[in-house]
Amino acid sequence: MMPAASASSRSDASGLPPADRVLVIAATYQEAENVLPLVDAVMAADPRLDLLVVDDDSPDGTGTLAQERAAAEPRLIVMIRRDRRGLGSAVRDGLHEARRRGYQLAVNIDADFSHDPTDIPRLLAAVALPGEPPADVVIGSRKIPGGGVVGWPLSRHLLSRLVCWWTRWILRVPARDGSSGFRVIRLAMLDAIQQPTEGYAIQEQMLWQIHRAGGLIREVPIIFTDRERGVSKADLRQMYKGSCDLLRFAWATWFSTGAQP
Ligand SMILES: Nc1nc2c(ncn2[C@@H]2O[C@H](COP(=O)(O)OP(=O)(O)O)[C@@H](O)[C@H]2O)c(=O)[nH]1
Ligand SMILES: [Mg+2]
Repeated sequence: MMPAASASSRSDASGLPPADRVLVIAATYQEAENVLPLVDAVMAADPRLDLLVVDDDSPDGTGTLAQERAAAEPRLIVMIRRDRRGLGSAVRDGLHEARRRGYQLAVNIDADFSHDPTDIPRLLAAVALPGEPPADVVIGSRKIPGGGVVGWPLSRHLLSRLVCWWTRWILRVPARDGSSGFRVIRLAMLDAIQQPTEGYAIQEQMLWQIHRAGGLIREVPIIFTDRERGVSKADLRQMYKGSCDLLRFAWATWFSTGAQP
């Protein structure tokens, strides 16, 4: 991974080693209004959780705010990358950092409170269910009974429906909400994630590659609430890039027997 401009690390606040704790990873870009409330909410959600903020040098000072908090919060780790390098590589760098530090499970979460940190314990509980094989990914799913979305315009609903349909039926990933960014990931599956995209399609790509490597995917319902503070970074350029990635993965699913893109 790229060197972090800054990384302050957790001392052993709980007495538990990282293998028995869980690292929540939040990629951030221009989330100054959300980042400190997110730290508080993750810290309060479960004492087993630590938080890694992967910021792309946000001009609004998101990374600095997080760094200042990390000085007094041993469960918070901050990684600031230079320039905006993209959601895909922020997630990838976060996952590699989690494994390097000895965690076995990570939780990916958006920083804008679309994903409710109080859902994290329920997602973690679904990794190992009695009488069922352990899951490698647990998706916080908006598309199964009990799940849903609050506050989206019709255009976002339609786009999400199309992407999830594509992921399920064209990429052959057994999940109804393949584009949800709220998920638990078993870090032993990290080697399956090859050549990660820089863009938003990292979520579909990760599931696609983990499934092809034999990983087990489970879904639990969540309610996704559109952000109240700050603005979405999923602009037209990101959507175009994401569409190209999804076409590329489809091509590899159906026509390529070689290395995964
Ligand atoms: N580090 C990093 N984080 C990003 C980047 N783009 C988006 N994010 C974060 O990814 C998460 C999801 O982005 P968001 O704008 O909410 O997308 P939306 O929910 O699809 O509208 C948020 O926490 C963003 O701050 C990026 O280029 N770098
Ligand atoms: Mg969002």
